[in-house]
Amino acid sequence: MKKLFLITLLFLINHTIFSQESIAIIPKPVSVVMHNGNFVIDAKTSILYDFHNKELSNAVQFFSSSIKEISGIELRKNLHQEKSVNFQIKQIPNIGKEGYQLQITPTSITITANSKAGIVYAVQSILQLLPGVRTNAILKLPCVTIEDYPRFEWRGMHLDVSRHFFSPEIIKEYINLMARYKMNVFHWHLVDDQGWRIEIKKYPKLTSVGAWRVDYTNLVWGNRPQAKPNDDATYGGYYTQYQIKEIVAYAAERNITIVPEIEMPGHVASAIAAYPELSCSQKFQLPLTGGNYTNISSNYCAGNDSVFTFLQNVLTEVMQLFPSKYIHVGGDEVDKTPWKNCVKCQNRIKQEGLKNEEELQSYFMKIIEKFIISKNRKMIGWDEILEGGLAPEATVMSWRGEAGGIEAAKQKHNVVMTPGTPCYFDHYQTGPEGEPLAIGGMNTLKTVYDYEPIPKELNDENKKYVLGAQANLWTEFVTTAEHVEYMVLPRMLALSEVLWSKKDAKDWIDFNKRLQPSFKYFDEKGFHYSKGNFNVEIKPTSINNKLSVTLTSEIPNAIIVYTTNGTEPNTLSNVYTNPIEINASLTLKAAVVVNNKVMSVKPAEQKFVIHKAIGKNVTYQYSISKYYMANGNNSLTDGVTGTFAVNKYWHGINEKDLIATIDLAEIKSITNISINCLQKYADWIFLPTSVQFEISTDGINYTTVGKDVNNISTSIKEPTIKTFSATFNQANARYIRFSAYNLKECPKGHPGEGKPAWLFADEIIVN
Ligand code: TNX
Repeated sequence: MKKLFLITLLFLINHTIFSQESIAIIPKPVSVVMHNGNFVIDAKTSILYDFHNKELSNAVQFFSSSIKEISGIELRKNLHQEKSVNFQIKQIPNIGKEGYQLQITPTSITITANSKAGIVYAVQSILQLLPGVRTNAILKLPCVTIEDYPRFEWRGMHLDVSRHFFSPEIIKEYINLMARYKMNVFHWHLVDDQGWRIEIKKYPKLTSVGAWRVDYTNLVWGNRPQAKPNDDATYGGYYTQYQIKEIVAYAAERNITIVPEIEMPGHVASAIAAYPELSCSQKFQLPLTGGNYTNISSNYCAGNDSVFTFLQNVLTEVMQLFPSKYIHVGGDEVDKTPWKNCVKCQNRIKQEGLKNEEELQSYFMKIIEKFIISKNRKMIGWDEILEGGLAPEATVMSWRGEAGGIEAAKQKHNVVMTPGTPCYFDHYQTGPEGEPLAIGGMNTLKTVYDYEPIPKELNDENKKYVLGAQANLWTEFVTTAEHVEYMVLPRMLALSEVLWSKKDAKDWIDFNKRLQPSFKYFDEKGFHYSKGNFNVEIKPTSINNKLSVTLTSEIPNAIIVYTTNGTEPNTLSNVYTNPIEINASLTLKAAVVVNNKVMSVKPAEQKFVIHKAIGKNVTYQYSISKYYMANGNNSLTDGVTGTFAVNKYWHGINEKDLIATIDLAEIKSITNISINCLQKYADWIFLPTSVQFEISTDGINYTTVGKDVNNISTSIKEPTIKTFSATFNQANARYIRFSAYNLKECPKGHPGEGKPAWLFADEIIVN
C-alpha cells in the first residue's frame, strides 16, 4: 500500500513536472491551472464563433491559418463536431482590453476576451504550445485554465531601417516575432541621416534621392568615407505607401500598432540631400554613407516657415498611412551650431522672445505638436524634447538613462522607458569576444530580465504616467536579417516578460527553462539567436586587507572552472565553489562549462598583484571622476589591475593630472614603484605624457626617485596598457607620491581633437 502510494506520488510529481514544462509560455501568464488530459486538434475539430463579428472573424482566421500552416489541417467552421474551439468576445472584468481566458478540456477549447486583442493573445499562447513548423505529429494541447493580461500597455520594439534598409519581408518577420511574444508597439525608425525610407507622394525626391547612398557596406560604419559627387548611389531602398498600408494591416491583425518615426529637427541629412533648401546653409549635399562625416547639414532650418509647411505635408501623408495614436517626431541629438550661425534661426529666436537654441528646438516641437494634435493624434519624442520646455501634451521616450522619463512623469506627461541600459539591443549581449561587432555596451539577457520599468523615484501618483518600455535596435552595425534576429533573440523575450507578467512572478531560473522550447522554435525556423551569456564575472573583494574573489555566471546550473597559473581553463580545471583567496600575484582565468563543454569563447581574465602598498590609503590632489571610481578611493592599492574594459578597475580623471599620495602607515624599505596606465583611442583615453615618482619619510620633504616618459604614440588605436616605473637603490619611505601628467587635449586628427583627454590608472605597485 505504502509502495503504491509512493508510486502514485511519484507519478503525480512527474506528471505535474511534465505538465508545467509543457506549458512553457513566454511571457509567463498571470494564472495557470493545469488539469489532467489533453485536447487534440484534428479534422474532427470545428471552430465555433459568431461570424457576424468582423474582428472575431479576423482573429479566427489568424488561428485557422496558423493551424493549417503547421499541420495542413483545414479546420471546419461553425459545424457541430465531436470537439470544438470556441471563440467569444464578451465582457469580462479585471482582464482589460488585451487580456484573455483560455480553457482547454479534452473536448473543447474556449477562448474568451473583451476584444480581438485578447483573442489573438490566447491564440499566441496556444501556438507556443504547438510545434512551430509543418509537422505530421499529433497537435496535442494539455488541459489547462489560463487567465492572462498584461502589466503595461506599451510593449515596444524599435527598428532602425535608415542606417541599413530591411525589406518588407524582414519587417513582417520582425512583426511575427514580436507578436509571438505579445509585444504590441512596433516603433519604425523611418528617417535618419543615412536614408529616408518612406514614400511621400508630394516630395518624390525624399526617396528618389534621400533613400540611396554610395555603398560602403563592406566597411565598418565609422570608417566609411563620405560620398563624392560622381559616385553611384546604389545602396538603399524605401517602402512604398502601398507596402506600408499592407504592413500596417499585417501588424494590426497581430495586435501590433506601428508608431512611425519621422525624425526632426536633426538627423535629417537624407531629407536635405533631397531638398537642400530645408537646411540653414541650403547647400547641396549627398546622403551620408556612415558615421564619419564633416561639413554636412543634419538639421532643418528652424527659422524658415517653408520647413514647417514641408513637415506638415509630410506628416499629413504619414498620418493617412498610420492609424497609430502616437506619431514619433524624434528630437534627439540636435547639434545646435548651425542654428547659432543662421540669420533666419537667430531672427526667429528674437521674434519669438526665445532665450537660446534649446528654446528654439522647443518652439519647433511645439509647432509640430499643435499640428499633430489638430489631427487628433499625440506627439512622442526622445527625451531631448524636454530641453527648453516640453510641448504641452508630448509623450517622452527616455533613452539617456531614466532621468528624462522621471522628469517627464513628474511633469505629468506620459513616458515610455527605453534607457540605454538595458534597452539598447544594439549593444553586446555577451563576449564581446566571438560576437558580431556591435556599437559597444553590454546588455545581457539577465540585465534585460532584471529590468524594472517603474523607477523608484516615482511616487504612486506619477507612476501611472509610465506607459511601459521598449527595446531599440539601431542598425549602424547591423546589416542583415540574420543579424537583426541575433540582436533581438532572445533579449526580446526577457523584455516581453518584464512588460507583460506580474512583477513578483519574475523568476530567472524558471524563465530559462521556459526559454528552451523557444530555442527549439528558433532552430526549427532557422532564426539566429544568442544562446546565452557565457561570460564569468570575476568580482574581487577586499576584507581586512585580505583579497578574495567570487566568480559568477548568468547561466543557471553552469559550472565555472578556473586556473591561477596562466593556462586556459578546461573541463578538467578546478571547479569553483567558494570565494578564492588571493595570497600572491597571479592571473586568474575562468570559464563556463555546460554539458561538459567550455562555452566561453574566451575565458574571463583578471590579474592580481600583491605588493607593499596593498590596502593603504590614497589621497588625491584632483578628484577622480565619479564615473570611474573602480572599487572606490583606494582602488589604486587593492591589488586588482585594470582590464581592457574601461569600466573594469580603472581610475579615470578628465583633463587634470593624476597626482596621488599613498601612506604606507609605517616606514618601509622599497626599491621599485610602478603604475599601469591605459590608452584607448576610441574612448578618448590617452597615456600620461610622463609619470614622476617621489618618496618621503615625513610627508613633508619629498625626494624624486624617478621619472618615466611616455614613448608610445598617441595615434595608436589598439587598446594599450603601459607600465610606468622607477627602480632605485633601496630607500626608506612611508609616503609615496606620483604625478601622472595628463595629455590634456585629444590629439590632432582624433574625433575629439582639442577636447579634454582622459587619463586612466589602475594600480600603484610598490616593492
Ligand atoms: C543614439 S537613441 C541615437 C541613435 C543612434 C544610437 C546608437 C537616439 C535617440 N539616438 O541615432 O543610432 O544612439 O546606439
